[in-house]
Amino acid sequence: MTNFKNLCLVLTVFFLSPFCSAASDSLILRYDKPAAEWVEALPIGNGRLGAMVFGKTADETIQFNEDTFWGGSPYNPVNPQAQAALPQARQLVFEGKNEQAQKLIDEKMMAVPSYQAKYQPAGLLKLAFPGHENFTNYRRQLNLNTAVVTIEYKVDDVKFGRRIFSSPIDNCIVIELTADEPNSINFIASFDAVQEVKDLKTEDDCISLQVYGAGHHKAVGDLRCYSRLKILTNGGDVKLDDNKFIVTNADSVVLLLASATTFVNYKDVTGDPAAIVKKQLTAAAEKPFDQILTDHIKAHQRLFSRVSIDLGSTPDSNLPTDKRIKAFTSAKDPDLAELYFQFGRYLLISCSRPGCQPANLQGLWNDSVDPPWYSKYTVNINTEMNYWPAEPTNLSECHEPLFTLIKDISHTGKKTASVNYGARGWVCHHNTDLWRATGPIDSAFYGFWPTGGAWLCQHLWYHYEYTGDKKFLESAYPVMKGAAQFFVDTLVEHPKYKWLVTCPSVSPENAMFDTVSICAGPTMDIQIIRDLFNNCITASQILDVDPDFRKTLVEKRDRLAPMQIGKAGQLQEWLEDIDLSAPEPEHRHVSHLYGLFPSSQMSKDTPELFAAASKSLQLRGDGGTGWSKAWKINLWARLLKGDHACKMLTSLISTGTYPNMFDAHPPFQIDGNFGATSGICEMLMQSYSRFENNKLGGEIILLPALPSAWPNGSIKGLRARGGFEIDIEWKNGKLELARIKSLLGNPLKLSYGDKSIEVQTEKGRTYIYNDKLELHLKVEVKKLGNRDSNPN
Ligand code: FUC
Repeated sequence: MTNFKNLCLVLTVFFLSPFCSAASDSLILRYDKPAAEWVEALPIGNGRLGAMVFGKTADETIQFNEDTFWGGSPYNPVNPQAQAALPQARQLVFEGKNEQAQKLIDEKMMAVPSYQAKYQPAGLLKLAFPGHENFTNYRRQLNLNTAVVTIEYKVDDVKFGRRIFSSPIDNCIVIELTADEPNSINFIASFDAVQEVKDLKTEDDCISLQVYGAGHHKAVGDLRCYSRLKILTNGGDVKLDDNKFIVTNADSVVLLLASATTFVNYKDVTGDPAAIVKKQLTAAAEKPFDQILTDHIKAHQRLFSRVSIDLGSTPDSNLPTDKRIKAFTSAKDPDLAELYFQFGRYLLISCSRPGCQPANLQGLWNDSVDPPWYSKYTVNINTEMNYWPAEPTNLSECHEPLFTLIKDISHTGKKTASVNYGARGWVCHHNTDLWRATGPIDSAFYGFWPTGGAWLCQHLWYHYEYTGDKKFLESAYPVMKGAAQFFVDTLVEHPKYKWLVTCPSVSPENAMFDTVSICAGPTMDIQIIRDLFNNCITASQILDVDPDFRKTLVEKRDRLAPMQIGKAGQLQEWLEDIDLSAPEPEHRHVSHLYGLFPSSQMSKDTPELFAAASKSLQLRGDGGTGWSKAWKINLWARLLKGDHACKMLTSLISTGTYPNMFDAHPPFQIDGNFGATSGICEMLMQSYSRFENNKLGGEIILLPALPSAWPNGSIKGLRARGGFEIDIEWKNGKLELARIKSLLGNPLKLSYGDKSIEVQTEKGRTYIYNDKLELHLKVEVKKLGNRDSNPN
């Protein structure tokens, strides 16, 4: 029995192993040399514990992060002076004295302190292999299907191998070293850190590293990050000397690295990381390596394998990934678009598992104590973009860390709302951090934007739209209601237009004139608040609560400023028609197009607005970096222009992607990766929710923006609003079949080209359609074998 079990284990490990399957080749990032720079190193992560693997032969570096390791300590940066200045700031804006208003806000209304905490690197694991300076037959790869980095090379005819992954089951980074000759593995393992102060120790049979978070509002940070390394050798000898492991003549070795901080939650930093880490390492050390690997791969594939995509392959598919990126066009190497799509899903799984911190500006991966934009949460686009692919690409669980953050800021933001504005409910401005700070930071120009929390609340609603989970909605509704309550109290009537507007606010980071962004009622604010109010209205009906509040929301919603079309035929970004004279007509933020994507306030059913959105996007141009281009992929897809969406994707990948496929803002910022993953999805399938008699239903558009570069292909396992799972196959640019599984039994409107049908679906049933949207029995039996049966 035991032998049989072992055989099964060996076979499972083999079949799941990075080099076993030709079918998973298009899921591999491969290189023929070690990483020279951080943006060439390969990312691994278990949601909490991440690392960048360089794959150097003689001096391997594994730079690691723990997602709760930030600078600073619990704080709430309210500004008691702010409330008194609010009426004057509003008055100045309404009198057209925006510049004076901006100055006043800078002086009196910003958060104290008006900057947030920085995400910190946890440490460096160094592995020195003397004599490995000269090597041959090198290859390095990341297999997205197994979430394992593999490195292989030869020194003097001995073949050396490494397998490295971060296990969500065993809570540690695992490194396996092998050689095809016995007694060949000789190396020295040690910790290092970029922080000036670091404690290196030898404890029991381990080495440890302790580093301290940078200061923020206090000179010294409150968090400590404790990491520990254990080594298990097969053959040879291990010595501990001067806080280093010295391994000689081993046959194979497994290194286990665990890390934790004193962070318990945003109010409590009294954790005992040494105790946590010791427990994790002791448990992991008792498990055979193959079991750790199998468990890791299973946990990864449970999420990752839900979606597959095939856009076809070409000879370029066989080139190293860095070369493919440089040479990329969507038609020449569609397989790279596939890889990019799946890399986005891989990254989300690796940096945002339930119970962890949400993906920050760099996801989980940061090597600097002073990272760009502090590697925090910028919620005027970036954090939301990180989560655009979560529901449609079937990674609903990975959305959870964001929900926890939103719940947290609904508490901290309550204080900001009451102290800074004298308002009920809660507010979050354009950034937040580990400590869930919600006040306006940096400067009025960038930071005085009260709509960040409201935008984040859309994600609570998206989760409901996709899953129909009423229990979740019950727990989310008070958070959404609090966000709405803030605007019930702070929306003001514009003296000239008589509409309800936010004031003061900004259209994120874009100047109306000179260096002034402070204004009243920017289009994006109104769109976000309209969504928030509508979602709260529908949620309160579904949950049958709060009729009076609902009535208030309906009244206020109906008085919100409308979207307006300006003299160039564009959708106006501001209340006034000034888009053409604004100093940066090609500004990277396309905030007023929020209404087109991610929202759905404009579509071909609203032809004037749809045309205006298209005009605005043309005026903005195809430039920008990273997330800006990624947003435009989604926008062009929503405008049903597949070739333009594809052009943006080509430009993003070929000019804005580092060799390791990280998105360049520059420097690295992860939002573009996630935004482009979402964009590819929007090109192939779009979904909307529909409510009749408070019952959730879905609308699915098949291949709405299929580019000519991808005439043949398939995507399987996507999720749609209303509770559906979808496979799509197409040939010669035309739908071949769509397989739609109804997960909740909700009504569905299905569209392809100019055809639409309405179906009352049955829960658990699968419906298969051809290009005429006819139910198609024969196709199903032939192509899908024994999968779910067609009802007709
Ligand atoms: C927003 C953008 C910047 C950058 C920063 C992190 O402020 O305007 O380009 O992405 O977030």
